[in-house]
Amino acid sequence: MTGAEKNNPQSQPKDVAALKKLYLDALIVGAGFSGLYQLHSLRDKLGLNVQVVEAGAGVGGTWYWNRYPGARCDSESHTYCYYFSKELLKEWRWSERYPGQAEILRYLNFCTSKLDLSRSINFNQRVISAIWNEQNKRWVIKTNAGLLIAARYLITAVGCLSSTNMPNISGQSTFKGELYHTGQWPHKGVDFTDKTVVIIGTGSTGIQTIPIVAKHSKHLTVLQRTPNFSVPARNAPLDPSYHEKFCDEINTWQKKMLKSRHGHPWTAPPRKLYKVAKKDRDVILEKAWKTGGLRFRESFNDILIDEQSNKIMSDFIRTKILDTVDDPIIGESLLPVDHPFGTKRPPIDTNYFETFNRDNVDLVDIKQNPIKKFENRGLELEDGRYITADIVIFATGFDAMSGALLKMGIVGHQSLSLDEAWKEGPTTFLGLGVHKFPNLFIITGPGSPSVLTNMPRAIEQHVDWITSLLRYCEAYNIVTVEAEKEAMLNWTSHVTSVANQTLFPKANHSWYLGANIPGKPRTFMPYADGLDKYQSYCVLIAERKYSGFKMMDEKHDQK
Ligand code: N01
Repeated sequence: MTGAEKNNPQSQPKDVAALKKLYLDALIVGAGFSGLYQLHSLRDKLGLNVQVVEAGAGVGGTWYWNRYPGARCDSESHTYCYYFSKELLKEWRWSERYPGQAEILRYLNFCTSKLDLSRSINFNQRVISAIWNEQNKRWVIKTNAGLLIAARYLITAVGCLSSTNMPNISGQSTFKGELYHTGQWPHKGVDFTDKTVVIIGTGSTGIQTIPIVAKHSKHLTVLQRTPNFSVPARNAPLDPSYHEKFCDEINTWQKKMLKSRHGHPWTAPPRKLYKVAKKDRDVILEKAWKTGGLRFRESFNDILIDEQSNKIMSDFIRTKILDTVDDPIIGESLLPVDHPFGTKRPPIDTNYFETFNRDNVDLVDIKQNPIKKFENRGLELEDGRYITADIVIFATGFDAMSGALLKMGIVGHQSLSLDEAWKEGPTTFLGLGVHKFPNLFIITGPGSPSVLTNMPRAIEQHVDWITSLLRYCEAYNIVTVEAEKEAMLNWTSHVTSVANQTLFPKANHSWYLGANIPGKPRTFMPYADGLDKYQSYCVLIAERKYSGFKMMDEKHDQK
């Protein structure tokens, strides 16, 4: 046991930068939704000596970095927050149906301050290596700003979409204008007044930012490689009475979210789209379109499993796009045809397709005519066309789910690096643990429902589960916990087989598959059988005394 480390005032320095070394029970990497709650759970519920290292200068994770114009969550406000504390839920009042970036960041700062978390967070510290020391049974972690940490447990809370994908386009250094990635947006903002802007990418991010940039710039050219589906968000301010009603119904909301596949407080009615008569389904689809948001897809329950039903819904959206865009040629160019609706993460928007009716917006198909290189004042396309730009914005997404983990230089038992272990794609047990990486726990890792859910629900489930596991380890003097190889391989093939029973693999270029990153192994990373079923597995594993995890005590006896 680590009595010397536990509750030792010397190991909770006030001025971390001056001391440079930390001896901890647990280190958490990342101060977003997951890191903050994990810190609270381990420090305040379990009494462990725990700290967080965070690359940013403040808390917030995704919402600290993604400050691009229009950044907003697609989960509805009263669901996109912590449910572990009714006090927090009742005290914080959301202002709109969907929370915007600035409001979410304020919310996370509010929680940080209410729970007094900042004193345990080391900001501006990016992990550059994390190496398992077999002799001492410790992780030894180094950061870019000179912290050296020894910790019994290492918990990654680095987010699924935090490692930005910056395409390598030649001549980038010759470009004299401003260049940004939406995922690393400058805190002081960007002034678009009288500027000529190019945006590359039409995923959820591009679709959110394009209408705002179009409104504030002189001219915007959208470089589209693949047209995307999008459903109107129908965002609106919330009536103040909404919050009072919500406070009376918190338990009901929570139950609904935890019982659902995706962690939202609704479930699709048990009806198959292709079986409903055309006139009836048109009425249902129109009504769902007016409601907007992610609820649209849930108007039927077979959209992600039945091609015929999916085609009907996809056609419905394509018709809406053609109806919205004035110029039929542009409308045609915006039609998504390469994947079934919902098999890539479906964006929701405010005036996205309407934006292409503006005189100051152009759409260029860069699949037909790819970008050749940057020039001093813009971009040249393969056919020689030159697009002038004062500002180029990359809305090109992320090396999702595994990217941030692989950048941390994690090396486990017998000097096995995580890179090497995952060279053919991520393998995990429950998304939480990896064989040969003892005492490493991944929050919302590959193999967990994570990005297919309303994230705070998946995060709270993971944090609670990890916290219970560590409570068990502390109670039974367990020194190491490691996913067993067989359990990990069985789980990983279960993740693949579940995905193969859906339409998800039909989206060839989706980041769910890692297909957006050149050279990345293609494996469907999130767990597609639903948060509800996933939770039941996790409960079962815990009830079976964490079967699938090998546990060793101080005497190296297996428990
Ligand atoms: O990234 P993406 P994102 N040359 O990967 C294009 C979450 N999110 O940041 O489709 C040219 O989806 C790429 O083209 P293609 C949400 O989970 C949530 O938009 O690969 N183009 C695509 O158009 C989301 O799914 C919210 O052909 C290139 C775009 O860039 C996830 O974040 C809001 C290119 C990337 O789309 C990621 O969304 C925002 C290249 N080399 C984000 N490389 C909400 O909650 C890529 N592209 C609402």
